[in-house]
Amino acid sequence: MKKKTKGIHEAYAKDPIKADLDIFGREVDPLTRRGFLKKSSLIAMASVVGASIPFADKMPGGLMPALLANELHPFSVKGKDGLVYLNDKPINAETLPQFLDDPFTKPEHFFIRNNGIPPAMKDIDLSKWELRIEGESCERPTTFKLDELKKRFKHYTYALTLECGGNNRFDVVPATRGNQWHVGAVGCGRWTGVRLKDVLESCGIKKDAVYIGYYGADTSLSGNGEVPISRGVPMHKALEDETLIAWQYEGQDIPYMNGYPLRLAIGGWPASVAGKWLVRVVVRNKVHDGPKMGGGSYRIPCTPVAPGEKVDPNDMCILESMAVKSLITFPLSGVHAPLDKALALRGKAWAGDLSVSQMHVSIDYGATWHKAKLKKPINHLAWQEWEASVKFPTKGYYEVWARATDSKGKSQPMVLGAWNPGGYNNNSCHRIAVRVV
Ligand SMILES: Nc1nc2c(c(=O)[nH]1)N[C@H]1C(S)=C(S)[C@@H](COP(=O)(O)O)O[C@H]1N2
Ligand SMILES: [Mo]
Repeated sequence: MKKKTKGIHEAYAKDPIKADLDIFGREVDPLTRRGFLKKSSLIAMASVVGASIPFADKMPGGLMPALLANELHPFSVKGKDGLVYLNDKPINAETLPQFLDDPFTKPEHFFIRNNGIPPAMKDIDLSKWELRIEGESCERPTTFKLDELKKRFKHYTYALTLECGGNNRFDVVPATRGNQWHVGAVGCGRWTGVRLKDVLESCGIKKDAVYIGYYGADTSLSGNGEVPISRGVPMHKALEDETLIAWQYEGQDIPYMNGYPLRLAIGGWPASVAGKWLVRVVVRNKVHDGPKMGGGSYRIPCTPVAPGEKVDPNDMCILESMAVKSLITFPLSGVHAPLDKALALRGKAWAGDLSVSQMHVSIDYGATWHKAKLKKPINHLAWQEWEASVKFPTKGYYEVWARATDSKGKSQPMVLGAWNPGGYNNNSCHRIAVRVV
């Protein structure tokens, strides 16, 4: 399976179009899904199209040749690999399921969810990068240089599962607006940094503190200079041991698109609380009210509603811990399996603030379930590896379904149980198709 994907990447490598900086200073190929393209690239384009483009100079304002506009993967980000791009403005890209099979998601495979325009790489100067801690419930507002932060506080490394609140929105019925993520807006790897708790406590937390909020160095698409997103968490989550201000992921600088040089790493909650390109944390005496804290953003009905029902904004509550969930990461859907051999399966499971206590698989659409072998998490808030082996009674078409149960006894539903207008928190069972031959 891996081999096939590698083939696609080899094709990319041979692509004569080199990575470039676009008008926003983002490192991208000059090709984008919307078809914007620099005139100078038309020369390179011709070699991809396989012919010269006679009227290239008449092609309107950077339109992409239709042949390429219909390509599946005409867009890529330097340093990233194995991602499927949903959008380019802002960039949203999810990890292909085979790359979630690694024990920890590799930096190049970690998904990208941007709400705005990242700070230009050329403007990121490590010696000048500052983190400001302030807010009405902060006793001693302080500015830290990156070096100071690294010197003054103890370093910790935790594997944390970061999952976009809208992961699996593609499967939500009736459909809801927003990025139509399949399974890959999730990843788990080892983040290194200092505890947010240590930093906030050194600045003094007033008794009336209830929430923190973050600000990043990215800007909104509208160009009004505002931040596109500024979310936060209640104090108990902010002060959790595993909540980090991180500068490393898997032993390397955090990839540019994942928040280089500094970000919040917070596991178990919608990853929208994990601010990237972090420049400021505010300690609030009320629930943080930055962009994407209100309205329909990352909020779900406080009490259950019927699928498709309109919900009054006053009846919406902030989505906190994500629900129990699992993935089959091997084999890939569509595999052919021999009848006389057991089929080995493996995957990952996670459960928001909780841990996963049991894992089951089914080959008969949930009529019967077989227990899988489940490992303990490497630390609190890290995903857990599982494996199982199944034998099929006859040749034919089967589906393998996977179902995790959290430490409080809640299991994944077969279809999204709690439909919500934002299509968040879809933890319905993952399934793969198997052809037994
Ligand atoms: N500054 C900033 N932080 C951000 C975002 C953003 O657009 N800007 N997106 C958030 C959302 S919605 C998610 S799901 C995660 C995605 O992190 P990743 O891009 O590293 O996968 O970052 C969060 N932090
Ligand atoms: Mo997200």
